[in-house]
Amino acid sequence: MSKPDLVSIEPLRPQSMEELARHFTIHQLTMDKSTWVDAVKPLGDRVRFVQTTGFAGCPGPVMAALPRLEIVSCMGVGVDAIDLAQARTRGIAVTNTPDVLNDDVADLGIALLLMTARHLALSDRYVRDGRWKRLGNQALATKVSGKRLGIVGMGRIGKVVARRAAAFDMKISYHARNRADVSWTHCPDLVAMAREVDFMIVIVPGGPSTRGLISAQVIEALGPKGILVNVSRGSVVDEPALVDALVSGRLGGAGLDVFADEPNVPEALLPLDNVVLAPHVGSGTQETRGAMADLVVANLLAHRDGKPLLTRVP
Ligand code: A2R
Repeated sequence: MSKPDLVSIEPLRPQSMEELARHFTIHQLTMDKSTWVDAVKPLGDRVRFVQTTGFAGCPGPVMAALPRLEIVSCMGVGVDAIDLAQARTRGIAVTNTPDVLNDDVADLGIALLLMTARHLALSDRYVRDGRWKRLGNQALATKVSGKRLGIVGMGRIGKVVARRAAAFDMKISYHARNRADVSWTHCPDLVAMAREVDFMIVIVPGGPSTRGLISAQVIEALGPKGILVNVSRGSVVDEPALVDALVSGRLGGAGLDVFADEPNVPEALLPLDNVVLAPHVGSGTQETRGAMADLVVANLLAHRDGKPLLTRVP
């Protein structure tokens, strides 16, 4: 029996692609987005399966060029780069990889907070470039344990962040549109929360409903001693306002894993010692990326076999 055709927009790890190749005829797209529509057009009448990542997504024109498409299986929990409206209208199933990455993303959120507050990236440079020998002790940093933390988003990952922060004796509050099933303090007013806390960790989904949620006003409210950590999506923060506040000292510091136009990071951030930068590695461990890739493959095989999908985006 011939294998069904599958378009891979951005490949999984090699062993998962080998697994997929046992079950599907794979049509691999390149990194150059501008080639995607032309690449899939000739396959339009036979492709029912798309495999992608949260970063690459599945843009509307690619979806539109695949009239028989039935499923988009995405590696990552954020599906903001997939045309969900078209998927819904056409009854195309979209799956993601929730839960398996909660620990890693939460770990990174806490790590970025500690690194920023304790100036740890600077510490590393201070030792390596001989400043310790030349200048003596590094300037004092900011204590984290026992401080007030505001978590923006109290979903699967936000709850794990809160558990970790509780172990640091932090006073935890959170902002989300609805009260979550947790004992931490719910703050419906984000600006008011920003004014009250020392640090903020952002872990909401991307997309239109959260675009610019961390506005200039929120950043100002967090203030010159405040630290903002973003492990969600770059679109959630008003990036020009953030850069401006960091450069001028109106925000104390930031730990950033995500940016508005990845992999382009605003040049103005590069010389700043009060900023810790990471190249979107929230889920970037061997273990977690492996579990995510397995889930992507399992969803595709479930669909092929007419079985219930494991993690369909509602
Ligand atoms: O607002 P609610 O009650 O639906 O709570 C969700 C919150 N949230 C928002 N909060 C404020 N304003 C919004 N417009 C808004 N939209 C959503 O974010 C909930 O507390 C949280 C999302 O939780 P989950 O859906 O369980 O997502 P998970 O697995 O924690 O991942 C969050 C994001 C992903 O979408 C990726 O972009 C990133 O983390 O890796």
